[in-house]
Amino acid sequence: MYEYGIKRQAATQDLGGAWLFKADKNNIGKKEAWENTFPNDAITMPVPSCWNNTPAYYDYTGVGYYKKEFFAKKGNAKIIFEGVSNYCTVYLDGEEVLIHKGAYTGFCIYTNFKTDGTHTLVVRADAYVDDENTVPNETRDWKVYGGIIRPVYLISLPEFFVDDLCVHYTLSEDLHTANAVLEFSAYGEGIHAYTLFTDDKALKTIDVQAGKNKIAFTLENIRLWNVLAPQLYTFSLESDTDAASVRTGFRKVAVNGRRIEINNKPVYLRGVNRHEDHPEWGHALPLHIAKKDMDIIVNMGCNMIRGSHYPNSRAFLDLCDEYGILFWSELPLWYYKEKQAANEDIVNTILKMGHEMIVQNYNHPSIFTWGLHNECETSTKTFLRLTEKMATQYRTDDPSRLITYASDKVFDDICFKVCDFICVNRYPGWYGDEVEEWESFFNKFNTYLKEQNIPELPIMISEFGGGGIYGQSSFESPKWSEQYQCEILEKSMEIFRKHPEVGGMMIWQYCDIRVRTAQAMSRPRTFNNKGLVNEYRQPKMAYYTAKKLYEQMAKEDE
Ligand code: ADA
Repeated sequence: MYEYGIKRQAATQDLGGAWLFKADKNNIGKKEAWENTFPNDAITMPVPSCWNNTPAYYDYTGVGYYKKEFFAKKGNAKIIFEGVSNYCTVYLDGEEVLIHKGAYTGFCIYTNFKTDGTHTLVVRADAYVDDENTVPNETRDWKVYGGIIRPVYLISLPEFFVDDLCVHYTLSEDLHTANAVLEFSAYGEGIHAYTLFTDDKALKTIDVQAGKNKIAFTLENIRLWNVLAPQLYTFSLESDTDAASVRTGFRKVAVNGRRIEINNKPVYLRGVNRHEDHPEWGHALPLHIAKKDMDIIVNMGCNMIRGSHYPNSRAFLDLCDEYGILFWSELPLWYYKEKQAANEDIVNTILKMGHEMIVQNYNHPSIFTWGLHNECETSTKTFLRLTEKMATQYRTDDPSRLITYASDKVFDDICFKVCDFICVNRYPGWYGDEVEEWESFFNKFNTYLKEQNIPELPIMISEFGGGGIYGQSSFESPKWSEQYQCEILEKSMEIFRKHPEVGGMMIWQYCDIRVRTAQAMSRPRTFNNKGLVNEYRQPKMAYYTAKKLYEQMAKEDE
């Protein structure tokens, strides 16, 4: 859906910039039909951005209306929204055209403009996620910002056009040959000849009609996408009047024994958990901050990122593809209880979001695994049913990637058997136990997994760490000091490395993040302070500790 790519650049208009905005604090916009009569005391709001970065709406989590006038040429067009938080209704020229749930996956609208002229988009964005029926729900440890948080584009399209390009492939055993299928949709009348190109080379010409289409092709001497050594391919479909493209990379993802393998080589995961969060931009990170994050993470010796706890922006995934960084993409299902897993509405929302996440991000070679959920009630049969349902759907949508979830229920968890590898969140040294608890943990956990008849899969530590407030330094290294945060990381990481069943680790977390105001009593500064860098990306001592250990591991694993 986002693969408008290089070939559509000339036809693409960025609808970002200044929009009109009016907070609908009393929820009267629908009744007063603001889609037709927009309030005249509206203010200017940048798009993309989060309204919580405007001082008047720092804590606002209600409804906000946006309006934009734009010029479009006569003919077919597509309007792409990459992310609106959290529920939204879109009106085009006063007509309701779409309702969408979920801030972190996008959606699009196809339309046909009858004449050249000015048109109006109105978006009703509802950022309320504060009860047990919302996704994410009220229990969560991050700030969900409101507004049109990701870019909006208008693409002018010819009378007949192709869209939704998606490349599926299998690699030969020696990984030299790709047997691929390009799937796409076509819209319009008649039969049209399209040629498939890879970079500048024509591969095939076929006749295309409206509906779902497929082209099978074989590529020899593949340049593989590898971890920290990525190679990317652009495929385009071109007719006399139309051109669309998609970028992807070829690599094989598998589990072998206690390791994840990329292209038949074991890769020990040296990772961080990262929220898309910044005090000045909220979720709406501009490209230069996304790139800065990537540079800091790569410089630290990482080879993977867990996108905790929601699908990341297209821009960041593009960077992962380009840097060769493995990415774990998951849904914002954080600490859900059995009761919620039994709620049909929530389940349907989740399944729809999961489908969108996969379809929209399918072509990113960096994504190696889909995460189902985080710290949910996976000790219950209801959650087992939901986990199985999600896994079945994900594997149907995408048989080429792995499936996992992050568990804090460890010794009570009954869902591990659904996963391709096992992930554990645990904070000894911070919550409760001494950090040395890790020493005895693995024996106990291996025994538990054996009892559950779980085969010997890789075990990943998907979260561990502790809080350190930037600049807080002390001789005794108490909690919240930068020294104590280093001690937890160093001891934990050294223990993990001694256990061959551990296939990797993900430090919690990359940067300090803003949390909900309601958490102020347990989270100093109303931030989760477990970042290796603070919210402005200034490195703490822990950054250098992690860097030293990750660089050492990288050398050992060479
Ligand atoms: C959990 C959770 C994270 C974060 C962390 C913490 O394990 O998955 O989102 O809240 O704990 O900092 O306590």
